[in-house]
Amino acid sequence: MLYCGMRKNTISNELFTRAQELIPGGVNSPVRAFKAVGGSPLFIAMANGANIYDVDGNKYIDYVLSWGPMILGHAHPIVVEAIKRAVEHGTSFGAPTPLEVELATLVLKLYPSMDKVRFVNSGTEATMSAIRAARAFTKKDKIIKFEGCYHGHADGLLSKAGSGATTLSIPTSPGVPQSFAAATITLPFNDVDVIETVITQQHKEIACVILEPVIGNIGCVLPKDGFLERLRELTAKYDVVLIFDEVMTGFRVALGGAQELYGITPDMTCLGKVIGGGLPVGAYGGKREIMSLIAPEGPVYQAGTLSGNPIAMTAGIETIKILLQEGVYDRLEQTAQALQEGLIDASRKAGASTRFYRAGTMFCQYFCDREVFDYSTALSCDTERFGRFFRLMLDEGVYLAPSQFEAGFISLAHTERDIEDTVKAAYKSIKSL
Ligand code: KE4
Repeated sequence: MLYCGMRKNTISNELFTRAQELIPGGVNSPVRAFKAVGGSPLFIAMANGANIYDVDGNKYIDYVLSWGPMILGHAHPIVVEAIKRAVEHGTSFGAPTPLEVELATLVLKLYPSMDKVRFVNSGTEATMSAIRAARAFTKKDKIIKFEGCYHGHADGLLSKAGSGATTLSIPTSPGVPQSFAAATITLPFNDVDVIETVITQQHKEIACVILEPVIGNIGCVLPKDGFLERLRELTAKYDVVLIFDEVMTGFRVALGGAQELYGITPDMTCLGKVIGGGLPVGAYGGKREIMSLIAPEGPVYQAGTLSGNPIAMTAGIETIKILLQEGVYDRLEQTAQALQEGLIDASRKAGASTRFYRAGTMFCQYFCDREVFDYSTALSCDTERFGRFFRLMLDEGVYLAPSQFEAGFISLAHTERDIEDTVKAAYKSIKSL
């Protein structure tokens, strides 16, 4: 029975049946299929502010926000008007525009660890390109990633990956040649001893370490005190490029990302999501000596038909200009704190064992009775219970990420009333689990 819960989902179900005949799994990105939470995905008709509306006319408070990008809320009028004006001047030229210069100026000001930045079309492109640059710069081949981190679906990065890969229990995907996988060392997050041993012993072969400084792809896992600092010391000492994948944490844990929040200066940074304001933009950048290797300045090839697309640049520029306004992050912090306190209180009152983690405007509530600090502790959570909670919250009009192994997000558009309604819905849902 293709059914999502108490609310009418007739049209969504019909569309999902048709979509599955046309598109693998009926979706264009696996985690959207609701496989981890049961039921069928909602097909969305529109969204505005903190709300999303499905094709059956059901309204939800949205905590997915397109997996992070919609930090202002959906269809912000200033962003919409700017996009409308931009499309009237053409949508793509395959040539440089002033808009790329404007967004690059904004980004380099907010991420001073980067001397130069290159725009691409997704986080996947950003991370795979950053790794290519790091390998060229160090003339070494191996990379280190951490269990549970997801850096997009480039071949060498799909080992013990998070996000949909963990949700669907295919963390190391078929189709990746063994030779690619052999060049990727996958280590436990937050384990300083292991990273120290591996870098000390193998640094002559290791080009870079790439990580999510806060892991948003197994929920929300924070770095333990000293972990990032030690990682920075070791990579600096042994000529290993430190790449912060801030596709999710960028603009989310702080305006200047995790590197601002934790005061760590990586050698390279990858950005995405918020930087495009809901349109396809990824970016990678770093120290001048590394970025000068990128074609056409240097020999490392990377290209893209729609890179720096003027409409996408416009959405990113307008979004960041609003984020730069006085008091925006205070407002976001107040909303996020109210949600955190409310959900912790609701689950305590309802008698459930949960653990809540947050970094800025990204969060996760785990159904478990122990601390979550890495991939294995995240996997020990009760995903079946989370699935029931997710569906009950949908019935209450709250749209959470359809997986225990995803982060939730808040926006500037979420109101006190939205938080109150969400907390009430959580208490009622957990009570009836
Ligand atoms: P994209 O290629 O999906 O734009 O970015 C890949 C990526 C890279 N790095 C980090 C830290 C990321 O979180 C992502 C993508 N995040 C997932 C959400 N967990 C995107 C949602 C999806 O795959 O549908």
